[in-house]
Amino acid sequence: MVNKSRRNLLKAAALLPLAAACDGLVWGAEGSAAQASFALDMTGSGRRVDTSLASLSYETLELSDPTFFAADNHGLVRLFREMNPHGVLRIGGNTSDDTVWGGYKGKMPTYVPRRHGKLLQPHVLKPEGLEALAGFVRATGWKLVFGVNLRIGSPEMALDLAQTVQHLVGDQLLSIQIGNEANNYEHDYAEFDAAWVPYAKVLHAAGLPIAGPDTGANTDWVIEYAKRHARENVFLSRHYYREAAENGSIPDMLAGDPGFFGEVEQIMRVADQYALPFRISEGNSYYNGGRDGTSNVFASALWGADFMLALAQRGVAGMHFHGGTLLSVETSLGRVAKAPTGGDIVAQRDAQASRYSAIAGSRALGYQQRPLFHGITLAQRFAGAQMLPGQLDAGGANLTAYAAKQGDAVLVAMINKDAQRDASVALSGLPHGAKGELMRLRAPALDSRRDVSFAADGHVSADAGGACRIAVPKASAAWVRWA
Ligand code: BDP
Repeated sequence: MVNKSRRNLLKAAALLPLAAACDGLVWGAEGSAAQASFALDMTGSGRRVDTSLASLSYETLELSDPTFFAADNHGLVRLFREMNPHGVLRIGGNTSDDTVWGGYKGKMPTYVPRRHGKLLQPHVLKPEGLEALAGFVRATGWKLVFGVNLRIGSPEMALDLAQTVQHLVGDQLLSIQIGNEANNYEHDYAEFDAAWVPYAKVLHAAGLPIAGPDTGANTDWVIEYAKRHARENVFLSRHYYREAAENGSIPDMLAGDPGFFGEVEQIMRVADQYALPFRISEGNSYYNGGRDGTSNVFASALWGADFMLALAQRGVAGMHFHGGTLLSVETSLGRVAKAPTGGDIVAQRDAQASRYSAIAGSRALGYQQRPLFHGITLAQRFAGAQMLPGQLDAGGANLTAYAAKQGDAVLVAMINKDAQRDASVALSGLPHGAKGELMRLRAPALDSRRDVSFAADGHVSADAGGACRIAVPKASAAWVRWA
């Protein structure tokens, strides 16, 4: 085995006189790999990657179980910290606009069911749910973005709730958001603005930090909102889902979404003008709860890593992957949760989570990473780095590549989303003679639900001219830290 791969390596090196074959991985079928190249431009400088890039979003309904977001729910606390010690937890979703605050002593506003909605009575958020959440936030070190109910039209109740959150969470409260995807129930931006302003006024007067508009897919709303309210806000936000779950598939997910990044660039121009961060405050692969066999398999890890880095490259501060329990997400959609039963512990934990959630499990069964989690941690390795421009020739494969400077080190990520074609990537422009620590994101197949890993895979070195060729097999990603 060793001799054969050495021979192959030497053969491969002979074919590539310009780039040292610096990686021990050798192709089974020689010559079939896409010949790609990625030339780093060390003189250029791009966006700084916010340390809170990897962030999460959960339904408000999750707080109805005060043992879930709780300081002593150690398994969940550990996974949050493992994902990102500097993350931001956003609480909201459809259920935030279907929730009344149980601690409110004023006159309860009247709940109006949604159009075609099956929920006839609102969810009631109890003080113990909030107290436990505050403990969870302290235990994880995460910041909190908390959504109040706009749909019900009670600024008084929202103020009381927001003040309670601030009192419990203190400095870790990053912002209050007013309403979730108000585009689903307000006729147009003007109507939304008219409903939003009375809330913003009272929250602002009470010294609470505000962010928004937390709209669905309405880039124009974000821009209009920024123009009117930038000064009152700590960040701008909107949501992102590629499509409805019914239309989802692995090939669709891996195809990319260039049109969306055009919208991100539009928002960033405005955000920069007002010096405000922009966060995707909720999002994932497919709305309507995610698609089984797509949102919860290895392909979602490649999608998630690529998506986050594409956002970071454009200056987006945070990507909040929506998730949580199957119960909370199905309820947010007016459906009854039906978790599959049986199987081993991995399958049982998996069944407890919404299909797109990055984390699965329950307090009783314990928690585990979903495939997406590993993709998120790959991208999060760019935290605090300064993106670098680079020239990519994907050689015909569905391949993306990103580079950044992190202190004295240079980071490179190569994501091969191609189901068929291995890629051999000739890197150039690296620090001369640099040593690289290599990690790989991989799984048995694109549709693997388990056995996904993002783990060390030895070392590579750049030649005296700063070149190195790295194999990135189909349906896998590589991350290298050069120093
Ligand atoms: C978003 C909602 C969230 C849903 C999600 C979905 O804010 O509550 O769970 O869609 O459809 O629009 O999966």
